[in-house]
Amino acid sequence: MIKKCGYVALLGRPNAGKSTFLNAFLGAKLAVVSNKPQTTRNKILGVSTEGNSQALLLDTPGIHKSQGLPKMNQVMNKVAWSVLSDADLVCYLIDVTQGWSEDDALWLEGILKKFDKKLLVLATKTDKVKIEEVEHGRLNIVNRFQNLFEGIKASSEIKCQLIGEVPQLISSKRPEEISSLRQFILSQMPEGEWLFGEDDLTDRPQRFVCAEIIREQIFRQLGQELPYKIAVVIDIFEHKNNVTNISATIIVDRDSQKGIVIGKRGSRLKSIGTDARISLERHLEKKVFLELFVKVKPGWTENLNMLSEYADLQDPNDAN
Ligand SMILES: Nc1nc2c(ncn2[C@@H]2O[C@H](COP(=O)(O)OP(=O)(O)OP(=O)(O)O)[C@@H](O)[C@H]2O)c(=O)[nH]1
Ligand SMILES: [Mg+2]
Repeated sequence: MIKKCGYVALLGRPNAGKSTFLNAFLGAKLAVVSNKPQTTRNKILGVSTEGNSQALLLDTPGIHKSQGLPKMNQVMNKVAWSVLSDADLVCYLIDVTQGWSEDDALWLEGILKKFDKKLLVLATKTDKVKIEEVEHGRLNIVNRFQNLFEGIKASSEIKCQLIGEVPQLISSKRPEEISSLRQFILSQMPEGEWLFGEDDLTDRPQRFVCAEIIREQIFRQLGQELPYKIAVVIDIFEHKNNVTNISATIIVDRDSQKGIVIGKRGSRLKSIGTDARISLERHLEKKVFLELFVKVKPGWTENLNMLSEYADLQDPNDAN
């Protein structure tokens, strides 16, 4: 039997629905999701295998204009772009309820000009609004994409191969739509030996996924600004007598943030801990004992060493 295997990069603006799409595609919760933009910080690989095909999906941080952004966001942008060179297929996601934006034009122009593989443009979250609004969003994307495409074609070469309709409408909340798109994407993979086992879900260790599950609760329970300056480091991760003991440190940037995370008489930290434990137990299918600590590391989001140590975030250009 001829085997197929390839990388699929998920790209799009912050909050476009990339991580939700990844989880739906895998039928498992691997990437964290929140209604705040820039939830995903790192490249996350999800493995999906069926029949003779294996697709290796790379979820990325939402890309945004990098000028003037703090170090952490600059590195996040580079991580997102670096996956392009590995990918056999790019899924570019646009939230249909938000429609096309100048950022989409910028990123798609880069992909059309430089990426000599397959491109699939998806309009996501179609379940969220009425049919008329979906159609309005779709037409907006069709027109703007067409303009961009013709504009580039007039002056330079289109490198990538468009597959499927532009855009293909999709909702990550409708399993039947995800399932047929999954079949299509698997069929588009190039011939090659599988790089992962049939039952593998990711290349990330269990403790990375657990740190992300804790970070997800922090994202969900804190206000708009703070979560971006927070990292979670797992200090202890051990299975004993059918219980998983996890001890983790929440890293914050300033003393004042420590107070906010802990809350009045520890109430916020307690609530983060309770919800994170429930989520961890669901993920690990085991009883979990969770301890959380908070530590201040001033300026960690601006320091490459600390970004690597606390958020496992490395500048891809520096990697050897
Ligand atoms: N109704 C509906 N909501 C969706 C869908 N896809 C994503 N969402 C919601 O949109 C929000 C953002 O989703 P994420 O998956 O975190 O988006 P993302 O593109 O990974 O965002 P970043 O990691 O910040 O770049 C969350 O509140 C999701 O629940 C969808 O198909 N339908
Ligand atoms: Mg994400």
